[in-house]
Amino acid sequence: MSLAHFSAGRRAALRAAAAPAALAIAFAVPATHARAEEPASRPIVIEGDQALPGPLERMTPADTNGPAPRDAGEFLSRLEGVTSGRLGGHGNEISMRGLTQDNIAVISDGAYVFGGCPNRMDPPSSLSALLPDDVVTVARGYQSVTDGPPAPGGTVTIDRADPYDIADGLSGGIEGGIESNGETRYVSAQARAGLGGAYVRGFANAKKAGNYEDGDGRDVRSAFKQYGGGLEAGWRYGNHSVVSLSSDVDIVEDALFAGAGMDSPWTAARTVKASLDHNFDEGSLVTTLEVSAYGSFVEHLMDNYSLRTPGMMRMRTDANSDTYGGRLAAGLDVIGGVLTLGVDHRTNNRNAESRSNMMGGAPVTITNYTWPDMFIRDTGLFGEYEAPVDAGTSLKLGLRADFVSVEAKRADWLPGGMGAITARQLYATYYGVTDTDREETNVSALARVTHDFNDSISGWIGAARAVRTADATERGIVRNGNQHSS
Ligand SMILES: [Cu+2]
Repeated sequence: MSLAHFSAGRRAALRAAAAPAALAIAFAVPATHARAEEPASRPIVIEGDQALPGPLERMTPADTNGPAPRDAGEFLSRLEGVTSGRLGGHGNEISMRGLTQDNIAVISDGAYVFGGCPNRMDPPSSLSALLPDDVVTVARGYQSVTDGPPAPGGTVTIDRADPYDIADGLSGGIEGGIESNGETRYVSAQARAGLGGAYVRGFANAKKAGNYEDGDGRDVRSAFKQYGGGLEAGWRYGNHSVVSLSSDVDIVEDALFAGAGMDSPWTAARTVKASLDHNFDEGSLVTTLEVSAYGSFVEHLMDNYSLRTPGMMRMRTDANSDTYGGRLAAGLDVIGGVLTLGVDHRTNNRNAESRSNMMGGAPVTITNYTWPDMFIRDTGLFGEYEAPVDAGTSLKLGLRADFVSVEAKRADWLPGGMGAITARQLYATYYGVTDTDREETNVSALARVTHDFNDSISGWIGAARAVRTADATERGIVRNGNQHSS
């Protein structure tokens, strides 16, 4: 089996179109088509106003319409300008402005999560639990240099509700639902408690979906189980300042993928985060200070035999994607505007081992180091200035430098089986390169002027350059097609 497994999955991706929200819709039966014996129909016109979403959109799931989304990616795909595709029932991969995958940054509660599957069964937007009162911000295109390593497609930020909204005492909520097609059942509970400055909140959710039936009554392999929960404790003090510690876990079990050559018995994403958001008293030069650190750890297993009828060639891939980083940023009051200066860091380590067995038995021998223990470290320095120019006009200028270093630690590990060669030998054969370690300095910048022409019309003009470093798959995914093993 060669790269065909990966590309076949792509081609067969099930497309899910973005559902428009409230548009003006007119249903009419033209009189010329109505026959005499049919009851006459009168047109029904439903009209509504909807502001076109700007490049920056912010919303809360509880305030939006529609059935409960399967994951955050499905929720995002209901927004205009965001589409998604998936290989099975779970794992919506979003696209914005024609860009997808790691061209879009998904930052969940301050943490970056890179999926653990080399075949994108678990894109970042599918691993983030979405709570009803979360604040979801979608920035289309490159709009701020302060969000970490640049993502030219856009940035999706999922933030938990403001801790200052947690009242003293205990509060909470529970919701659940069921969908007939695919028998999707879900339940989600949240609890919060506040005592003076201290607060604690937690959530737990579980979802189970069967295969859905298509229009011809055929079963489409799309079942999955997902469950998880999280806890956060923090302290509110001073001038709307917060210090907090949080951790959550999300597990997807037995996910079937109609559009891939494998299914996934297990994916687990664990995240920990600590942060300080400090606001200084008014009148000081330094107005805000943000310090945060996080780690997200994803394990993924996929195979072509435990959840489907196996052929003679049995394969499995065990993968992990660990991301950790942090950020230090200060806001300064400079000539009537806010100057944000800071430094951030992100390390992503991805490692995947693929095993295969041609004789119909359980695959034991490692035949590919599919992600050969790749480390991508990115440290960024940034400065962004935002200021009003006059009553209706504002200006934003940003500059960012990313210092990137890359290694593939298992590039020289020799897999087992007949005809095995190392990742470095494969790169040499197919790409003509043998060096896997890289250093880069990437400079990104943006300038933007926003103007309100009147109460209802505003516009902006801007220029941006966003330089993103290639991810582990783009740099060095390995699959040797000329090798077999038992
Ligand atoms: Cu996978």
